[in-house]
Amino acid sequence: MIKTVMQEAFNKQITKEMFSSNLYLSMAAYFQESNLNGFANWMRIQAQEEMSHALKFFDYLLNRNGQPCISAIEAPQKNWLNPLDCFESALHHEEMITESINDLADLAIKEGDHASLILLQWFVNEQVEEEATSNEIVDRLKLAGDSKSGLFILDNELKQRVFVPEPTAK
Ligand code: OFO
Repeated sequence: MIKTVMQEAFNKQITKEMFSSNLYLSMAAYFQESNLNGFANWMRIQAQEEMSHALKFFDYLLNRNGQPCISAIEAPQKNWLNPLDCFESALHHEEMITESINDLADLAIKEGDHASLILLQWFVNEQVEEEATSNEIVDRLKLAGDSKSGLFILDNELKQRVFVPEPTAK
C-alpha cells in the first residue's frame, strides 16, 4: 500500500495535470477563434495528453491500493497577446510541471518508494520531450516574426499532429 505522504503528493499532481489539460484546451479555443486550426489541433491533442497523464497517476494510485482524489480545478487563462505569447506561456507552464515532477521524484527517493520512482522516471523523460517540443515551436515563431506566410507554414505542420494514447499503469 502506498504511504499517505506519497498519495497526497500524487493527488496534488493529478490536479496539476487536469489543470494542464484545461489550460491547453483554453489555448486551443484561442487559436481556433483566430482560424489557426493547426495550432488549435496541436493544443487540443496536448489537452488529451495531459488528461492521459492525470489518468496514469489515477490508475497508479488504485494499483497501489491508494485513493485518487479529484479536486476543484482553477479556471485557466483565456487570452494571449499573440501565438508566440501563448507558446511561451505553454513552455513556462511545462517548466513548472518539470519542477513538480522532480519534487515528486525527490520525495519518492526520501520515502524509499521504488515503485513510485519507476513511474516518475517515465514522467521525467516525458518532461524533457515536452519542454523540447514547446521550445522548438517558440523558436520557430520567433524566426517567423511578423511573416504571415511563416505563421501559416507552421500552422499547416501542426495540423499533422495526432493523438497517440499512452499505455496506462493498469
Ligand atoms: Fe505537459 O506534462 Fe503532463 O506531466
